[in-house]
Amino acid sequence: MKHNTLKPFPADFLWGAATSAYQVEGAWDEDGKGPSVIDARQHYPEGTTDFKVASDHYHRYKEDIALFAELGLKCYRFSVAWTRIIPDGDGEINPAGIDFYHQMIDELRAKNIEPLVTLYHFDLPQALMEKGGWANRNTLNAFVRYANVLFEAFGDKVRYWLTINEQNMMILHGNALGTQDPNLENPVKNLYQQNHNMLVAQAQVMQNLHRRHPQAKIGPAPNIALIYPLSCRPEDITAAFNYNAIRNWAYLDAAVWGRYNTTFWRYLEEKDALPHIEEGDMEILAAGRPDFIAFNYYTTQTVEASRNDGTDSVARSKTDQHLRSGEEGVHRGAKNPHLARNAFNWEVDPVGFRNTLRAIYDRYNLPLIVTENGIGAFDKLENGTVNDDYRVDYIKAHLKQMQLAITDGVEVFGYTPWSAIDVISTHQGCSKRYGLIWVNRDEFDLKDLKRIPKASAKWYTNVIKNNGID
Ligand code: BGP
Repeated sequence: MKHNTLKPFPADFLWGAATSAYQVEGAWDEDGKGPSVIDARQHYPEGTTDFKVASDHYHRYKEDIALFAELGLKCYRFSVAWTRIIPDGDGEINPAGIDFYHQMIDELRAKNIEPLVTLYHFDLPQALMEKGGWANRNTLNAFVRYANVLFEAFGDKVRYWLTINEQNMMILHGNALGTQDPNLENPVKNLYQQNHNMLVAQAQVMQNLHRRHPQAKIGPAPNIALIYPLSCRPEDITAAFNYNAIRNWAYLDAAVWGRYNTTFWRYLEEKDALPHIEEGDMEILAAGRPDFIAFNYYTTQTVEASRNDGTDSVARSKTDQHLRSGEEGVHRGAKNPHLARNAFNWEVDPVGFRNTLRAIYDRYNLPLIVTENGIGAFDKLENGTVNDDYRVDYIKAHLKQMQLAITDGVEVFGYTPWSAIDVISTHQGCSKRYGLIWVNRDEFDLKDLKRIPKASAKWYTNVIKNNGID
């Protein structure tokens, strides 16, 4: 649809930026923090370091928040490290961990920056992992308790909460994100048991927050990428329909409507991966209601009909959750010939962003917030500056499409691009940078960890000032 005039971004739009605890904080074993699955990881991709120091935000959060304020950020999305609050996941509470986040939230509030807090972003306590991780019902209860501890401590200070970051990626790409145990007899069944337990935990947590702090708002934060059919061949349409249900809607249907969708359920049945559902679970699912939907968007995906000849998943990446998918007998991953790619081969699709916003809003009719969007690149610091024009181009193109979606009628109340400052990439270490602010370190040399706003930060400041792009 061609619009003659564009609707402006809402006046109180939450212009922000995002990070996650394990990728930015460092101080991995300080002040009583316990080890998470990330800290316990034995193998890192070749040439990349660990997350032990990361961007040293734990020690420099004041300096960082001051920079965020200079940039004009109205909102900062960060995650709480579960293992700072409860070092072994389900035991004693660590007051130093609570203190740290109190200070951080107070600092944000003092600078008029709205905190947007993710309860859990990939960093499960290692002690819980050793007891079976999310497949063990104990983790569900531990998560509900941990969330209650956070609500108790910060419920009066935090208005916006996110439950679980990219639950769908943890389940669909268990290989890449370390949730899949290849030694199990049926690792896929185990993954979907984890999924079920996370869904129930999430629903319970949403209900608990609403009970305790009716003024606060909470929502899920999956990665949503609209699935395109490679062609208008009806079989390709069916494949896209199926994969949308399995990759995207399964997670949001459960969060919003409290039920599994039929396509997804049939898929689980076919794979012998139906979860064990305890009495009362479906009631908990139905009673949990999000106030909004948060989602991370990097790109769309394209699929065609399965050939079921043993080659459907050959193009699937084992190490990168955003590269091509494909599952034998379900769908084949395809390259979209209309899209350019970034340095890491991810397809870049700003129009797909509008399409994705539209699809989510049409289906659920809830306010949306975009909690990640950005471009990973090999940035270079030259003569004291980083000219990341490609990042400006990427974000600008996506904002244009977001404004079109708003003009289409979609209700969007915030945007927190990935990432506020350089963080350690989940798979490619710190040479793959996303930040608006440079952190002066490389993989193995911590240098001075100095913060230097990039060209994109300066550009983004103007966007915030103008409440949108020119
Ligand atoms: C999302 C994660 C983030 C971040 C981002 C970029 O899936 O929520 O934690 O890592 O992807 O991914 P990567 O670092 O692999 O490029």
